[in-house]
Amino acid sequence: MRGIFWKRFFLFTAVVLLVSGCDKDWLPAWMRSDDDDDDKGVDVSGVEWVTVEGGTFQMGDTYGVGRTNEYPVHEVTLSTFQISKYEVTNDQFAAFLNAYGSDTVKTGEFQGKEIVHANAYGVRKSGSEWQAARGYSDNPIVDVPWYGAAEFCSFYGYRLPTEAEWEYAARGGNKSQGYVYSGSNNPGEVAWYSANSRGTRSVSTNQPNELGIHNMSGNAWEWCQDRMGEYPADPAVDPQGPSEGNDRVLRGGSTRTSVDLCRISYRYQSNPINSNETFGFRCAKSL
Ligand SMILES: [Ca+2]
Repeated sequence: MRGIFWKRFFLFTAVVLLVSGCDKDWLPAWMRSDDDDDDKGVDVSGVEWVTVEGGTFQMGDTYGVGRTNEYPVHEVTLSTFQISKYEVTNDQFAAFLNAYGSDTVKTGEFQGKEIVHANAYGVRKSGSEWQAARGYSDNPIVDVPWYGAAEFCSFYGYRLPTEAEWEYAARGGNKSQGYVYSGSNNPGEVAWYSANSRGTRSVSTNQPNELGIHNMSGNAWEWCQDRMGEYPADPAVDPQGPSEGNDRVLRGGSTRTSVDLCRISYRYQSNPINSNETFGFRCAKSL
């Protein structure tokens, strides 16, 4: 009896070892490894993605408490896209700078523009190597001009979200519960802002919104692709913003702003070369 047991044991072990290097989809769940990065939608950049199903929404301040530039509220229809689940981190941006090999844009329309401020507190250059500052690996990269945010995205085949995509994702897309802040009417549950944090926090903290996206309200401001302009009154499909103008849109508020600026419809803007300890970003890509 004992001999039969060991024969069966070794046969079973051999089969498990044989299939462990193969496609595991047909295996029962308990025999599959759950640590495959592919399953989480993580790219080489470290960016993790959320798919935002397309749809139609009312863009602008739908609560009647906004600034002039949040009107007119207008209908926007978007195609399905993906957006990063978290703000891009110091670790991810340091890895990008090392792979890119320059702290200015190397080619194209924005050649020579600064990618990250030399005094950025979240990333440091040690010798020839960029590293996240100690204790700040998972905090959002800040001190990054629009050119740096756009170049990070371009380097990995992504792009910045359009302003409409940003707002639609912040609203929870077609799962929206109609919250004032991204994921809640209670800002303390979903956002880091001036009243509850003196500086940026890890990008995975706070509750996510209806789509599982973190910190669209608060923590770091987020650069969008669009130039700043007045909203049109007419319905729009996949709007890209004005074709001319200098300033680029920032969204979401930060740890240096009042909670009012963390509303999902609040619009901010800055010269694309500007940055400070609150300007960060997340990525998007079309499907
Ligand atoms: Ca944010």
